[in-house]
Amino acid sequence: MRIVVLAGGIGGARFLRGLKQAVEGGEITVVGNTGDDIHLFGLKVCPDLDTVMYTLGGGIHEEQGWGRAGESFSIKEEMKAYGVGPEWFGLGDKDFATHIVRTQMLGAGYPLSAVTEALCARWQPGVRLIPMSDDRVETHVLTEIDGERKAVHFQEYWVKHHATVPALAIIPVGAETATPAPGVLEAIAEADVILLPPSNPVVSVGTILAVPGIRQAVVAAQAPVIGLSPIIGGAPVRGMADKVLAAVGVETSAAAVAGHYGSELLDGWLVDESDAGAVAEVEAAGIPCRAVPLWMTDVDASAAMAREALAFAEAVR
Ligand code: GDP
Ligand code: FO1
Ligand code: CA
Repeated sequence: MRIVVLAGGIGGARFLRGLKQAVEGGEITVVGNTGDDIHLFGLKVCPDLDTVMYTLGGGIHEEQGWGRAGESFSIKEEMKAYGVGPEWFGLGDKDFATHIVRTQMLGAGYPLSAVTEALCARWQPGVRLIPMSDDRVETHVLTEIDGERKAVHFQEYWVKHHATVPALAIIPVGAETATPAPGVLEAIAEADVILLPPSNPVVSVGTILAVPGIRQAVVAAQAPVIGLSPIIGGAPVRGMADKVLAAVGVETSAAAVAGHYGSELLDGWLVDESDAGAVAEVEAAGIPCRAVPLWMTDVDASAAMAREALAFAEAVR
């Protein structure tokens, strides 16, 4: 079975770990969000691609959900001693190596998709990980700081300001002229199932769908498209999905996120069992809906969610 997953970082990666356990023998292609990417210290950092690669490859800092296990921060401290920032972004020494390899290969002319493949040759994530685009796309957040409106990089909004400054608009800079990376549209067209994991619907899945051609390909695909709600009980499980949903005018609820993706895109939507009351509302919007446990407390729980999504895909096919 060929499965395509449009994934962000932590939520996407944890779901993928369960999916891998659930479908031994299947072929999983992950289209990764690169809107979180940032250039720091002359290096290209790709948080969501790395979170997927490290999580599936066994290198992730488990509790934190991003970055490497057993990190040290000598380089960061040395940079600080030179007065070189930003100090608010925590890059560990091991992680730095990934960014150095990536930046070196990009400088030599390899596209990000080829670089990602090369990095995955080490990590063996057990999925084919493709960035949504080889073109530079960067999510910026229009905010108001000290009474002044300004757009900042998504990482500055999230990591420096902890999403405590107002998010007035979300701008995927560069998305409109980006093209899908090689293999993305083909994988979507040839998929047996397309899954939207419990990833951020605005700054992860929304950014992937904003690359011209990707949303259209998903809508046109033969395969059923099943989404899993990242919102449980009217709140994001972790992260700032509530803030960025508000910025795009969408309520923080499992039903509203389904409506935001729309019945044209979704063939099925899974909400948490505690949100069973939302099933009727989702179905009234023309989207088949089921309530099942959606807490990714461990790999077995994520695998059970993946099995529910695949069974749902069979039922709506
Ligand atoms: P990020 O790029 O690291 O922010 O990760 P993603 O975009 O892939 O996923 C973030 C989203 O995953 C957030 O909106 C969370 O609400 C959601 N999420 C995280 N853990 C869980 C979980 O256990 N269950 C569900 N349903 N959603 C989760
Ligand atoms: N998140 C933080 O909250 N603080 C950090 O210092 C930080 C550093 C960092 C370095 C590499 C990386 O791949 C991810 C990192 N993250 C950090 C996570 C990242 O900012 C976000 O959680 C995602 O981009 C949101 O999806
Ligand atoms: Ca992300």
